[in-house]
Amino acid sequence: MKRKILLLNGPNINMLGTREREVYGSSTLKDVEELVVQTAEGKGFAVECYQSNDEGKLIDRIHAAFQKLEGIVFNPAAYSHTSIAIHDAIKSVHLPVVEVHISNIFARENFRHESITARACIGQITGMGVYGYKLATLALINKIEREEDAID
Ligand code: DHK
Repeated sequence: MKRKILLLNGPNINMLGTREREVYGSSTLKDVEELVVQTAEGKGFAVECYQSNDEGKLIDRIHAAFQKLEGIVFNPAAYSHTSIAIHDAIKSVHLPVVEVHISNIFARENFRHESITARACIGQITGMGVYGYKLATLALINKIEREEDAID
């Protein structure tokens, strides 16, 4: 069976392509999901895709990945800046998580400069547009494969 990662997207990412196009561009969530699936499949991994506007549902999905999936590409969107609960959920599953932001959060309002959730992640990609999801997928898979090598 193919190894699997999760692509998780938080609030308002379902509105990509429509919302603030000058900030987030014209790609849709479907485009993002296709990009990640294609990138992961090229490396022999399958992808589960999930988006929610609800903090609790995102946490449930992180928990559901425990001991089932290999890692998570995650855009927690606005919850990055507020959610200790999501931070703790990431910590609780012992999985590598790469945080993605489409926009450069450091070049925007002060309230976006801190990411609480990124503290629980192996790394963060910010400001590279939707292409950041591809970079995050490659970085995550690289990490998973490197850890497997270390076990051998
Ligand atoms: C997406 C959001 O919805 C914002 O709340 C974050 C992030 C930035 C992004 O760039 O993908 O501040």
